[in-house]
Amino acid sequence: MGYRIAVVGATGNVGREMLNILAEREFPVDEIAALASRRSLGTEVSFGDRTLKTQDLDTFDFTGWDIALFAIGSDATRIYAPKAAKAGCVVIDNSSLYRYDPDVPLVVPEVNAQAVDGYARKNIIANPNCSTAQMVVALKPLHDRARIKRVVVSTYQSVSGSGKDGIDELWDQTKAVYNPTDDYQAKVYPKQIAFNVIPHIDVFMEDGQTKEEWKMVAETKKIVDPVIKVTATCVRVPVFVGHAEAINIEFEDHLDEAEARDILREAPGIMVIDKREDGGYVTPIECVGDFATFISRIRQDPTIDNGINLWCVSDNLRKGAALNAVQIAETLGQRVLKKG
Ligand code: 11C
Repeated sequence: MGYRIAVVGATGNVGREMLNILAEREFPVDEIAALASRRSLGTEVSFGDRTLKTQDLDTFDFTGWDIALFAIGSDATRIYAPKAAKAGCVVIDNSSLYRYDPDVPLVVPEVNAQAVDGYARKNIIANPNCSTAQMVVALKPLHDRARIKRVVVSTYQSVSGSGKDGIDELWDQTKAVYNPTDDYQAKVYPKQIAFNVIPHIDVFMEDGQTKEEWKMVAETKKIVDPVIKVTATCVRVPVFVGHAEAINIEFEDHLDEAEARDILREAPGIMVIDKREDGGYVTPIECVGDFATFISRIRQDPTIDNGINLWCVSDNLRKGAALNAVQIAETLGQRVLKKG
């Protein structure tokens, strides 16, 4: 016997990836429901070689459904996730609504799979922000070996992090640069994104950080270890899919770059591509559609006693969102629900 799974927000970029990944990983599905808001009703979505008609989220009864993968904004999640959870369906939520709630586990299965066991407090498990998910997969095995004191990270985040509107804005603005008769008015970003970079993701906070930067700090502490200090600068770049991060890590103990490379090679979810030659590293365009988090440019930081620099790239719609959510469902299945 398999699971009855609902994908909430099935017509969005992340919802569609959730359906693709459930099919690709042959998740044991007995029945699947693709749910969407009323305005997307009638839209068809693919699940493996099947086509699913979307159903109305507003009237859907979650009773008897095992798991709901949520990929809608926080405002709608606030309405529908408690409904699903109360009906006995475990919600795996991709929004930021529940991530910092002490009664909701925030899970990256390669890092803290055991945290899934705390799901029953609210019947909700949170999926982290995309920029955090790929970073913690790399940090955890290094922390286990040499204890991380501090992380300084700069991100290079693709426009798909802003959803379909971000993708459309980069595309339309790029065309308008080449064809000045196109009068394109920016709707998503406060500055031009085509042929530019913008050091601003999510809203500004009182201390001058952006919310995206704050999320990387708070989520790393919750998922890996609260003692780790993190400081982040998050930047939007004109790339469609794939987030990249330049990460500087300071450890308690000495860690040689060769040992760091060996540890990362063995670590779950990571693929090391690190040749010190032209093209011997991974760029965002090469990680699209992949499950792995790719690590390149591993090298000692000679300016501090115990420091390593590395480059980390992953598909933000996959490990950063849909894949991690499906991995949480797999973990929940293996550790708790035990069907399939
Ligand atoms: C971005 N990381 O690239 C964001 C998207 O908290 O889940 C995901 C926001 C979140 O814009």
